[in-house]
Amino acid sequence: KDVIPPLEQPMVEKEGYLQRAKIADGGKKLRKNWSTSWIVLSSRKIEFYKEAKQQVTSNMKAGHKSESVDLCGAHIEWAKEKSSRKNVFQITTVSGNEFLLQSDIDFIILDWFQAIKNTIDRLPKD
Ligand code: I3P
Repeated sequence: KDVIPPLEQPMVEKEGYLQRAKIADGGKKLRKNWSTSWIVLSSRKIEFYKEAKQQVTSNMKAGHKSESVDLCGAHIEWAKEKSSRKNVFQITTVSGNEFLLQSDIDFIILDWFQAIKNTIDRLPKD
């Protein structure tokens, strides 16, 4: 029932489900493991949640953690060669984290690619 004051959370630009695989952490390669993730894009970061409802509770409840990705200086590119799946792009952060995002639905992945690219292009590079 509590109303969250508007300034407490950054503006959400886009949110929805995509397939996600983290393939590197701090430059160290990880075993690829695809899973469905609720993706929240705001003005300078992306957050990954297991389910949509966690977004509401994450700031209040311990244990419902999301992974937060700083988009300053990040790179985004199509990554056809990194998966047998269609419609895969990669985000690489300054800290050396690498994520693959994927949807079977062409317009959904195109919308996400453009939205994230626009956000990155608007941010300072460092
Ligand atoms: C991986 C799993 C991934 C697959 C990956 C496999 O096997 O099948 O789905 O990636 O291929 O190694 P495991 O679960 O045993 O780790 P794609 O679905 O993106 O092709 P890769 O090694 O060619 O990346």
